[in-house]
Amino acid sequence: MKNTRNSLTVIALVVAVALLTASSATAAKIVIEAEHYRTISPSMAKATSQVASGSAYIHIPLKRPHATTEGGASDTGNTQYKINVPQAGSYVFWGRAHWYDGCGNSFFLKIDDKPSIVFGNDGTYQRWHWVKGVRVTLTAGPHTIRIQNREDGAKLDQFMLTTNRRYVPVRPEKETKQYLIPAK
Ligand SMILES: [Ca+2]
Repeated sequence: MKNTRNSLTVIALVVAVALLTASSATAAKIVIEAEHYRTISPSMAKATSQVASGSAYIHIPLKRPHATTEGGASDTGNTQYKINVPQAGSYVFWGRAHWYDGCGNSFFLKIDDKPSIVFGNDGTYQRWHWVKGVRVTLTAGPHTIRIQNREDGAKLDQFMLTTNRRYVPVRPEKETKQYLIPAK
């Protein structure tokens, strides 16, 4: 009897460990190079840099004079992407950004037909860094991502969607091209 109980405990532990391993192994991570857009419209532009992942990024070129107030975007310049989300879940949006200053540190992010939301507005300027954005619930299958002008002097190298809430990116991430739906 005691042996039976012990073996049941062991089985329960093995199952628990297996479930934990399975749940962490199935965390989804989608990484897209910002320059791998499907469409682009000005004043959003592509540029090259040796310190950007894939040697390229997108940006709203700095205007002269550069805005010194939150005056609103000068145009609706944007890039659009179509991605294939591998599994339904709650995803955190991250972007590898480079901001000019406090008036050049954000984009609008629009996912599918949801309202546009502000991405950025953190206080790290003049260097590439990962910026945490919103959490969104996505179904499995195709979704549209739109990055749009909000302030000039804002640059984006990569963006990432991950179901792992604890994951904090530090360096450029390897692109997961299998989730990018190319233009026909
Ligand atoms: Ca890039």
